[in-house]
Amino acid sequence: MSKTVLITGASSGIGLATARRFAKEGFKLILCGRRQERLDDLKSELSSQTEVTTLNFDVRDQQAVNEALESLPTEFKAIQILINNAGNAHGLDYIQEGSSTDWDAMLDINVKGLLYVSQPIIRTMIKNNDGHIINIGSTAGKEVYPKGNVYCASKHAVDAINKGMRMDLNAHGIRVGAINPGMVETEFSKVRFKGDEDRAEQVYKGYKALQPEDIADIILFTVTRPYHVNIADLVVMPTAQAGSGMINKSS
Ligand code: NDP
Ligand code: 8X3
Repeated sequence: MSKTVLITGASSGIGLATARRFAKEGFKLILCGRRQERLDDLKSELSSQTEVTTLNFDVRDQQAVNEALESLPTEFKAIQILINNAGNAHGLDYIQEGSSTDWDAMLDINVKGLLYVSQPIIRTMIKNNDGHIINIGSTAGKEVYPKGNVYCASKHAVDAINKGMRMDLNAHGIRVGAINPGMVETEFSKVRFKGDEDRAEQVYKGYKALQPEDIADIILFTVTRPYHVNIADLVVMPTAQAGSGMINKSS
């Protein structure tokens, strides 16, 4: 029987590509995000390939998260794979110039939101004795770069939570692992630069960035390993990237 997968941030970028990749393999999909129209379009696109439902919530709102999960139709309730992908950078500023609104957004979405979504699903996984959690971290969770301060802190927190989850859930046989990408060409920079499309485009110019489909392939590979194999922590960068903020634009 096909497994049930919940993907946060399925309305764009890595989450969207993952939804499309997983639909091809027949996974049952719960697609989450705030932009309902995009989720509806994606559901229509994928429904001929697999069973799809959508959930609309802001990961920052714990009550909304809980209510959304409780509202799932019975046939989608036994979530077996959780892909914690929703997240963004907000701003790129020296620490002395950064906005506390941006700091709150990054910590509330990337860290607390991930926890709010995970806990009720983890409880279901423990009850059902079946679960695999993929946390989308970042190279920014392994290294820090100038002006990356709070985004890097949020992704370092994801790194710690990934390790902690793996330890705490090990006794329950639940697999936990992180995929940590470098530069992926998505709407990430558009969000970071608050809709400034020209500035966002520059981020991916002069080299071949990773595409969201590259990460979707890796996530699919990770969750289709035999049960005794857990990909615990994987870092993937474009060939032109040597580390956080280290891009060879002439390559
Ligand atoms: P996108 O901006 O393309 O997608 C972000 C997704 O997160 C959207 O679907 C958005 O949906 C969702 N999201 C954002 N805020 C919230 C919120 N408050 N509540 C619910 N959903 C939310 O970026 P990416 O695909 O690149 O980002 C996905 C993940 O990958 C993030 O965790 C990011 O940190 C990580 N990452 C990205 C890299 C990159 O270079 N692009 C590199 C390394 C990691 P909606 O707006 O509809 O709610
Ligand atoms: C996204 C990659 O280097 O822009 O997590 O922080 S980076």
